[in-house]
Amino acid sequence: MPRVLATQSHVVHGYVGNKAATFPLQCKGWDVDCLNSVQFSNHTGYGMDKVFGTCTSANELDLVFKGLQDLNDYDALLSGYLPNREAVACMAKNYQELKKKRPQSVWLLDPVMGDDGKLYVNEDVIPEYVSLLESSLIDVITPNQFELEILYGNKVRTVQELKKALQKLHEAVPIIVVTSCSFELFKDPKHLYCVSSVRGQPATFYRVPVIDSYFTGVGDLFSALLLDSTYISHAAEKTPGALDINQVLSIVQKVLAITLEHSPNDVKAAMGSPLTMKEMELRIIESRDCYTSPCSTNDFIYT
Ligand code: PXL
Repeated sequence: MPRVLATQSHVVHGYVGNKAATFPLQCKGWDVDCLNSVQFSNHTGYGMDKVFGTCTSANELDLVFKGLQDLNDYDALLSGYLPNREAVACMAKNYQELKKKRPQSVWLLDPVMGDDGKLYVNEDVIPEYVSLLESSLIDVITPNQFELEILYGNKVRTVQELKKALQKLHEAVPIIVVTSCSFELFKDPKHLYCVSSVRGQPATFYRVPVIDSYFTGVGDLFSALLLDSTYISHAAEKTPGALDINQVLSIVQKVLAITLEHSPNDVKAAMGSPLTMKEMELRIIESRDCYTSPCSTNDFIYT
C-alpha cells in the first residue's frame, strides 16, 4: 500500500484540506498520514468571526516532523493550506529532507495563497514558496491563475503570457496544473478553464462547465486525486497525460454534482453565510463510488 504524508488543514466540521483529501485517497488504496497545519471548527468561508481553533505552530510542526524523519517511507508528499511563513518554511525544510532521502517519492505542492486577486494567507509566505520552488525537488504544483502569477512575478493577461509563465516555472518544476484560469483569459463565463503542462510538451487545456455555487475544498480534492494519478504514471515511468487529468476533473465534477443533489433546492452558497456554506460542504462520503469505480468521463479536453 503506498503511503503519503499530507500536511494541510484539519476542520472538525466539513470537508477541506485533509478532510477532503484523506477519504478519497484511502478509497484509492493509500495509507494517509495527516499532519494538520491548523485545527479549525470549520473553513474560513463561513466568515472570519465564525472560525474557531488554532494554527499549529512551526515549533509543533517541526517536532512532529522530527518523529517522521526516522519513519520515512513515504511514496508521496502532499501539502496544501499553511497559514503563515513559519509553517511554510518548516514544511519546506522537512519535505526537502524527506525527498532527498527518498528521491523516488512524488511531491505535489499546492501553493495555497489566494484566488481572484485576493490573498488569504499572510503575504510573507510568498518568498518562502518562491525559494522552495527553486530547490527543483518538487514534482507537481497546482496553483490557480492568481497563485501562478505570484510565483511567476508577473500578471498573465493572454494565453501567450500564460504559456510564457509555464515555461519559466518549468525551469524548476516538471509538472504544472493551473487549476482555474481567470474569466478574463477566455471570456467564457459558462466554463472554467484548467491547464496542464509537462516540461518539454505542449500545454493541454480543459474546459469544464461552471456549476453556479460556491464550493470549498475542491482544489484540495483535485490535488489529492492528481497525486494518485501522478504516482501511478510515475510507477510506469510516465507523466500524467491529458486523459488522466481529464479523469481527475471528471471525478471532481461528479463530486460537485452529488453535492448539489444533496443540497436543498435553490440554495446557492455565498461567502460568509454559514447556513449556505454548511449546505455546500463537499459530499465526500456520499461520492465514495466515484473514487473506486472508473467514473464515466466527460470529455473536457479543449483544443
Ligand atoms: O483549501 C481550502 C481551505 C483549506 N483550509 C482552510 C480553509 C480553506 C478554504 O476556505 O478555510 C482552513
